[in-house]
Parts: sequence; C-alpha cells; structure tokens
Amino acid sequence: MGGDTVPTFCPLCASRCGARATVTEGTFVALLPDASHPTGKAICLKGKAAPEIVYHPSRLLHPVKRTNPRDSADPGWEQITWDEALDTVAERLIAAAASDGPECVGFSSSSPSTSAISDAVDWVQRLIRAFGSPNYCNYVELCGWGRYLAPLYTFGASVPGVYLPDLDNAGCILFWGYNPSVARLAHATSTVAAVARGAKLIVVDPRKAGLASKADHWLRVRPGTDAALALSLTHVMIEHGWYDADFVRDWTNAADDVEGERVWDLLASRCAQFPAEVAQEITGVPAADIVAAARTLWEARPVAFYTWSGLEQHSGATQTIRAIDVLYALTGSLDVPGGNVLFEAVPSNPIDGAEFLSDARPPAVGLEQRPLGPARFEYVTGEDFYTAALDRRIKALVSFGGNMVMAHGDSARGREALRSLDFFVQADLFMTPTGELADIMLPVTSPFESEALKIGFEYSQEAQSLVQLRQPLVAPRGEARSDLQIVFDLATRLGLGAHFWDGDIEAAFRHQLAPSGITLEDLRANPAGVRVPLTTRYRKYAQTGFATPSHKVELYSATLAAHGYEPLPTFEEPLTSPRSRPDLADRYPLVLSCAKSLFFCEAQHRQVAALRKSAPDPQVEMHPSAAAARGITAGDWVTLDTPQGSVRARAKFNPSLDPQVVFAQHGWWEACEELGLPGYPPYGPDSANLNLVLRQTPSDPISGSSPLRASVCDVAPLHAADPGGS
Ligand SMILES: Nc1nc2c(c(=O)[nH]1)N[C@H]1C(S)=C(S)[C@@H](COP(=O)(O)OP(=O)(O)OC[C@H]3O[C@@H](n4cnc5c(=O)[nH]c(N)nc54)[C@H](O)[C@@H]3O)O[C@H]1N2
Ligand SMILES: Nc1nc2c(c(=O)[nH]1)N[C@H]1C(S)=C(S)[C@@H](COP(=O)(O)OP(=O)(O)OC[C@H]3O[C@@H](n4cnc5c(=O)[nH]c(N)nc54)[C@H](O)[C@@H]3O)O[C@H]1N2
Ligand code: SF4
Ligand SMILES: [Mo]
Repeated sequence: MGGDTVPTFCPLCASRCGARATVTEGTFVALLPDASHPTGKAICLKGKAAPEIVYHPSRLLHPVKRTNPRDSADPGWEQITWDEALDTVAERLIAAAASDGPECVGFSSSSPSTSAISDAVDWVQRLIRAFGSPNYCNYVELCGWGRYLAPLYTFGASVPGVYLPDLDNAGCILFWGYNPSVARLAHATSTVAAVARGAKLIVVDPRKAGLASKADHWLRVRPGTDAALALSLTHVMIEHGWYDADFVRDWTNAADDVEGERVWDLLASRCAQFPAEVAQEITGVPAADIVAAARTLWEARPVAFYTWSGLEQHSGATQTIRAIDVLYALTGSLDVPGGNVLFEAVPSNPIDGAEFLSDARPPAVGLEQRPLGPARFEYVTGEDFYTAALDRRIKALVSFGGNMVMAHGDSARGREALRSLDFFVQADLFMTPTGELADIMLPVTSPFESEALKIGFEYSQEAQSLVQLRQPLVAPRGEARSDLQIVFDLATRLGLGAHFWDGDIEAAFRHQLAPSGITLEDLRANPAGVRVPLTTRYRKYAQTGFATPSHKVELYSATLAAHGYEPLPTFEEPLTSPRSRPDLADRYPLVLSCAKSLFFCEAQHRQVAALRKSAPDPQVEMHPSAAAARGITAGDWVTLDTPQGSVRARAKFNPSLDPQVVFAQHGWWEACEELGLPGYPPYGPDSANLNLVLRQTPSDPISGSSPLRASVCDVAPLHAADPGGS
C-alpha cells in the first residue's frame, strides 16, 4: 500500500491502544497495532474502522444553527460561521449567568470511556469550573461512580479507577461486572497473558461473556444481587480466617467501637446473614462455588480486581460497591505488587481547574437530595439534570459530545427536558437524536485530525511512564475544530482568557508539561512518545494513612451513618426486579440487563459499514428455553416489553444465561446507508431504543444511579408489519 507510517494511539474508547497509522498521499488509510507501545498489543475492529469514521459522509463539516422551534420535526439547520457560532454561545452564556447565576448553565460531555473527549476532558472541566457552574453532567452515575467516587467512602481513594489492577503480577484476577474483551482490549490482552502464566481468574457475570470461558470460577449472578454475593464471600473468608489479619488490624477501622460493639463484630454478623446457601437462593450462584471462589481469593492472592458497568447501573449501586470494596480490603492486596496499585505518574501540572473550587460556589443540582452523591463533587446525574431543566433551575446547556437522550433512561423525558432549555449548544462529529434538539451544532474533528497530549497510559508502570503527543494524521475535514480549540476559543470569548493562556494551546501544554522536564519539541521529535524512568512505590498508606476521616480503610462508614445511610455494606433486592415487584411479575416475569457491543461504542458507529455488517440488527440475548416457551426461534424479531413500553430487537440464543434473564443492547437509532440497513426512531412505536423503556428511577439513594440492569420485562414475537426486519 505504501505511504507514511505514523506512531499514534487510538482514543476511541477507554483502552487507548498504541497504534501505527498509514497515511497515503494525505489520506488516512489504515490503523494497525503497535506492539512496542505499552497499550499496543492489539487494536479492535472499531480501531481498524477508524478511517471509515473519519471520512464518513455524514460527518458534520460546518457550524449550523436551528431556524425552527425545538419541537418541530425539521430543525431548519442553517450554516453559520465559527465567529457567529462562538459569539452567540458566549453572549447567551454571559447573559444567562448575569440573570440567574453561572449555575443556571449546565455543561455536559460524552464519557471519556466511549469517545476521544478524553483528549480534552480535563480542559472542559477547567472551563466549567472557571465559568463558575457546579453543574457538569457526564454519566458519572452510570459509568464512573463505582470506580472513582464511591470507593472514597471506603478507601479514601479511587480503587479500582485509579489504583488499577496490576495484572502483570497478580496471583488472582477478579473481574466483577466487567468484560474487557469487549470494553478494553489492553486489559484483555494482559489478562490472557496473566492466565497463561498461571494467574487465577474469577469472573462474576450473569453471562458467560469474554474471559468468563477462561475463568477458574465463573459466578453466574442474578443481575443486581451482587452485594449479597460479596457479603457471602466475605462471610466465608471471615469464617475460615481467609483474610489478611494484619492489614485488617493495622489499616482498617475493624477495632473501633460503635455503640459498644466492635466494627469487626458488626461486619461479621452482617455477613453472617448471607451464608453460602442463603446467597445461592438470592443470587443463583451455587453455594459450593461461593466457597471455592473465596478460597481462591485467599490462596491465590495478591488479588487484582476491576468492576465496571455491570455494577454501576442499579438501584443499589453504592452498597454493592461498598460490599466489594470491603471484601477487597480483607485480601490485603491494596497497593502491593500484583494487587491494585497506584502506579507512579509523570510529574505534571494539573489543569482541571481544581483551584477554582471553593465553598462559596453554589451547590450542584441534586446535592440536597443526595449529599454524598455525584453533586458533592460537582457532577450532576441525568435524572437530576432533566428535573432541573424541566423546573428551569438549569436554562442553558453546553455539551461536548454525548448523546444524552439515548444514553439515559427515560429518553422521552430527556427530550422534554432539552426542549425546555432556553439555549443548547452541542459539539459533535455527527448529528444525533440529542443534537437534533440543539440551537447550535459545532462540528468537531475526529482525534485523527487533531493533536493531543497524553501524560501516562495508566495500565502499568511502563504505560504510566509514557508521554505522547499525538499528531494530526490529516487536516480537519470541512471546518471541524477540536474540542480543545473550542474550549480555548470559547474561554477567551467568555472573558476567561487569563485562565486559558489567552487561547494559546501550546503555551497551555508547556505549562502542563513543565514539571516533567519534557518539552513539546522532545515530543514532536518522538511521535511514539518519550518514556520517563519511574519506580513504583507500594503500600504508600504506611506513610500517609488513608484519606478517610479515620485515616483507615472504613469497613464501617461513619460518614454514611451521619447521612442516614447504612454504614455497613448491605444488600437490597433490586427495586425493579420481579422479586421486588410481585405486582408486575406476572406480566413481566423476566429480568432485563444489558451489555456493550463488541462492534460499536455505546450509541455510536451504527452508520459505519465495516462495523454494522458484523452486527446489523439490535439484539436481545435469551435462553433457548425462555424463547421456546414464547414461540420464538433464533433470529426472530421480537418486542421487548417493560412497564414503560416496547422496543424491537432480534432474538439471539444464549444458553449460558439463566432462563429468567435476558440481555439487550442500548444505542440503536442510526441507519447505515451504505449497507441499506435501517435506523430506528428514538421514540415511538417502531423504536429500538432500550432507554425509551428503561427508567432513571427508582435510583440509588446515595448516588442516583439509574436501575438500567435489573428490570422486569417480557419478550414476545413481533407480529406487526416489520419495517426493521428482513
Ligand atoms: N466495544 C465497546 N467498548 C466499550 C464500550 C462500548 O460500547 N463498546 N463502552 C465503553 C464504556 S462507556 C464503558 S462504561 C465500558 C464498560 O465496560 P464493561 O463494564 O465491561 O461493559 P458491559 O459489557 O456493559 O458490562 C460488563 C459485564 O457486566 C455484565 N453484567 C450486566 N449486569 C450485571 C449485573 O447485574 N451484575 C454483574 N456482576 N454483571 C452484570 C454484563 O453481562 C457484561 O458482560 O466499556 C467501554 N468500552
Ligand atoms: N441502557 C443503557 N444505557 C447506558 C449504558 C448501558 O450500558 N445501558 N451505558 C452508559 C454509559 S457507561 C455511558 S458512558 C453512557 C455513554 O453515553 P455517551 O457519552 O453519550 O455515549 P455515546 O453514545 O458513545 O455518544 C457519544 C457522542 O459523542 C460524540 N463524540 C465522539 N467522539 C467525540 C469527540 O471526540 N468530541 C466530541 N465533542 N464528541 C464526540 C459521538 O459522535 C456521539 O454523538 O451511556 C450510558 N447509557
Ligand atoms: S479497543 Fe479499539 S476503539 Fe478502543 S482504543 Fe483500542 S483500537 Fe481504539
Ligand atoms: Mo461508560
């Protein structure tokens, strides 16, 4: 094929795989893995399809403004200049802040796990904080609470979001509601290598997905009952003495007294409510498997663990995470080689605007209802954002990517909320059901058209030691600009130039890099990156203690108690399950959960032929016996029914499931013209939008996480005339 080979990395999802790009005569033609890069052992089909994403005919190429009202079917888009677009945005935001305070302007972004917003997300946050709004809606309650914020109440640190699993040295790897084979290739390849050298693997998942088939223990938990399983495992560990007694004594609050009882005794009796036989009845995991997995956790330690979406999207998300965090504390594996480790980072200046935070700022939306939830950290849940937009506490929205109405439950409520805003600007590569509701759309470059600075690749000490300045492979398409440029341009127009190096991105990068000793010139001369020799320090808590009120790991959380929550981890039946809702269980006897697709990121990429051809239709996985009982055969179009309504999908048989459990996919709306495959309306009778029939409530009382993964449902053959089917 010929052409230049350019070292780069793919930022399309959380994996951020090291890669080499081929550029022929100014055209980006291929992306290949780069084994010399610490995250470059493999790239996925989405990465391989990157050129098709860049050159897709439906890319937005110019700023446009709406000329018809928000509720009309046709927005009447009209092309405008960047100056008009940015001046309008700045004027509207300044006016809104002047009349109702900066808090009436909400901001949002796509999640950095599903998009290249990771290039700019810290700068977006800096803009929000400098502007003075506490209201940033970024899916934290669906995607990041369990990894980053909930663990603060146990460890005072983000375990496993920042204290990452040291897979290269782990004795036992525990993946709980996490499927890196789909979600994060760099973790999957390291896990396969670890298993090959003899590490034990425990996977907790209602489906036998990804690495579950390689696991020593696959625990098929009923969706949303994970806390009962964690408490039962902990019970077995305590009973057998399979825990690190020194760590528990020295570094947890086990010995503290609470109302005359020792925390350890309280914990032990809480866990004793879940002997393996009881947990089997709740979770569906055989008692013997619980005991065997507990033994492996002890005998094969150090334990490296990761949990993700499988645990985030539940009415009991926080207590579930607490239960697993407490279990993990008992293994004594925190910050030891082969456990979950805070790898040393290249020194750099933080740029996320933390210096703008102060007690004088107005409270984030939702703080009153959930004082320990995302609002405490100036994040807003989707549910609270919609409520605040509908009751007009939030009047404007600035959104850097993200497809809100598709990503949150209650899609139709989301549409109403966005319609009720006075002003809404969205920056994206493509038009989406959310963008359709905006006043102004700003065209964004793909990451392959823009520069980005990445300081550390997280996964291992080697990866954390790498600094890379990703070069644009090709010129921006049309008039597209990077998120970074938009942030800097907007900041200067908002009068915040002093905090943004007067709009000079290079100067900002230099500031960021200064403590590292690396210059932009070094990075430009070395597009594969510059490595800084760093040595991991372990057990850092021995010097500093933990950043909790007690300076110990908090098995019992006085903070939770003070706010009226259960201070010990607890299990509650998911509030939307058939067991919780006997009134609905006759009509909706099945339990609905969901998982990511190998071929697409979230609600994106259905328009890309190279990807859509592998997954042409929305799917619902079900057990063959559940299908047979309903007269459904494999590949049939079906309706997926919940108390909120029905959406369509095609039945896929999965004999690994409990027959009562079905798995669907969210994110289906877009057509693929090249293959002649249909799109689906986000709302209404022919929809395939799972979040149209899932609700944001009843949400987790602590975090506001939506119950998207343990809902009553039923499945029936689709008999109606079938515009989606073939
Ligand atoms: N290919 C691809 N990669 C992606 C994404 C994508 O859409 N596609 N999205 C990115 C984003 S934003 C994220 S957040 C990550 C997510 O990455 P993951 O968290 O790995 O994503 P999921 O597949 O949704 O969920 C993981 C597993 O949880 C299981 N699960 C579902 N319900 C439950 C439950 O109640 N309990 C337990 N224990 N397990 C359950 C599912 O069967 C699934 O195998 O992936 C990122 N990477
Ligand atoms: N039922 C159900 N709902 C879910 C989930 C689930 O598992 N089940 N998962 C939840 C999770 S974990 C998450 S993170 C959210 C994800 O929610 P979103 O972040 O909204 O995810 P996407 O659907 O990937 O939408 C990304 C949007 O950003 C645009 N985009 C991509 N790259 C860039 C970029 O570099 N800059 C800009 N400005 N725009 C860009 C894309 O074109 C697309 O329109 O969805 C949540 N919703
Ligand atoms: S897993 Fe795929 S989409 Fe994600 S960063 Fe790697 S190559 Fe890109
Ligand atoms: Mo996510």
